[in-house]
Amino acid sequence: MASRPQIIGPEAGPEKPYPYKMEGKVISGFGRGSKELGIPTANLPVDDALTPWIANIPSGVYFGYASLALPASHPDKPPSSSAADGAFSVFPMVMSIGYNPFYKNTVRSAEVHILHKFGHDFYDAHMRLLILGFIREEKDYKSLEALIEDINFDCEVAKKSLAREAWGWDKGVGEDAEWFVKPL
Ligand code: ADP
Ligand code: RBF
Ligand code: MG
Repeated sequence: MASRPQIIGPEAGPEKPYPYKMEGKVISGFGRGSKELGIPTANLPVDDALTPWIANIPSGVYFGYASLALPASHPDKPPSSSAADGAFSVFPMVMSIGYNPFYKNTVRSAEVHILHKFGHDFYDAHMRLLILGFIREEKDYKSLEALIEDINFDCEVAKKSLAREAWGWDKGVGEDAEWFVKPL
């Protein structure tokens, strides 16, 4: 495969039309992420009425941040004061919006791989997304291994791109930063 950039977006931070925002409860997907790929993806319902922009953006791989309102019983809920009920924890993420051509889905899905190793799943948790950039178009693949290899590279791109000073979740997105972590 031709090499592709390891870092996406300008040094100065996210640029228009980003950020895109969406939120909702984590739902069950196709049940393949963890089992077949070893890459779990938290799926959100796609509702064109709530997120009109989603119908008009290209299908593909995007990156940014996810915030999660984890239940008190969840092992990854941070300790002490920040763990108040309804409080959000922020993680970097990489996501796919589209039809997964490798699997020939007929419905457009939005699924998020969070760059954190969780001790337990979090179905039904409220998740918010700040989408800050586009990595690549979605592709069909000859093998599952080739798909997995590309997704792992996407994770590295997201990590490296977001690690820059101007790409923190609370940088350059104005009042969207308040919305992102506002308790439920
Ligand atoms: P489904 O097809 O139901 O989405 P997956 O195999 O894709 O099933 O697994 C997704 C679930 O795994 C998520 O809903 C979440 O509860 C859990 N999960 C655990 N770790 C992660 C992670 N790092 N990123 C996303 N989801 C994760
Ligand atoms: N599916 C595809 O068919 N083609 C892709 O190019 C593709 N890229 C993905 C990139 C990322 C970062 C993630 C998290 C998923 C991607 N998928 C892609 C979706 C993958 O097929 C899906 O997560 C599993 O089928 C589980 O639903
Ligand atoms: Mg999934």
